[in-house]
Amino acid sequence: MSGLFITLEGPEGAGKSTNREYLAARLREQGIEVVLSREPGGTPLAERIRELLLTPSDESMASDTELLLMFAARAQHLTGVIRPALARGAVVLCDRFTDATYAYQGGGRGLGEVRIAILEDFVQGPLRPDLCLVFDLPIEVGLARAAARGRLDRFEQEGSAFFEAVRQTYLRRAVASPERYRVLDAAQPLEAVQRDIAALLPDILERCRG
Ligand code: Z5A
Repeated sequence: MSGLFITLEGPEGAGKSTNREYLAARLREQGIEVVLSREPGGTPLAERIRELLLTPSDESMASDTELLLMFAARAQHLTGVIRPALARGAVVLCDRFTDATYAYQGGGRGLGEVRIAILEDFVQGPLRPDLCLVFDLPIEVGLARAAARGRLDRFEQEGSAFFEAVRQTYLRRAVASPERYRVLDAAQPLEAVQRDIAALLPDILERCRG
């Protein structure tokens, strides 16, 4: 058996976590095993790496350090959670994965895509998400939602040019591989976003059977 690997991506405050729960509930109604996870994180050790990555610190983190820590956490997450779940036929719904590395470290920090691709191959081998849902919205809307939650993490303290580059990287990647990406308008009211997700269910269920 092999399961289905679905990732949820997008800028801050796009509603990934909220809609991941919604999609999980719809799939579980069909009797499908769903494993929810997130990156960076997903295992105790990877969550410790997440703390390093998200906590603001007096010592600024070099972009290469950030990139390598993302992939270190990912290696742990793949071994501990993602590969075992896929091997038993579950659907894995993961809040962010390597598309976020292309968007944030590539687009945002300006690190070369070729270097990211080398690490992607090294850590993941041929494994790629089967489907990536990109929750797209104007950055000021997402940042306002994130700010409403209170203290900002290390990434949320970046300026708008950084987040615009993140957003544009996601959109470019979606255009380049339309079979693997679905872009959702995340600026709509939540009920409308969830109607759009419900419309994707037949395709997702077909992929589960496939
Ligand atoms: N990162 C990276 O740089 N490289 C990588 O490779 C990876 C990650 C894997 C992880 O943070 C950080 O790591 C992230 C990128 C970086 N940068 N930041 N910051 P994260 O994923 O934990 O944090 P996040 O992306 O900022 O998550 P978030 O802000 O919690 O966003 P979300 O999960 O997309 O949104 P939400 O929690 O579902 O919703 C946010 C709020 O908006 C909440 O109050 C909702 O009720 C509300 N909401 C949601 N949808 C709607 C709609 N449609 N209308 C109105 N209100 C809504």
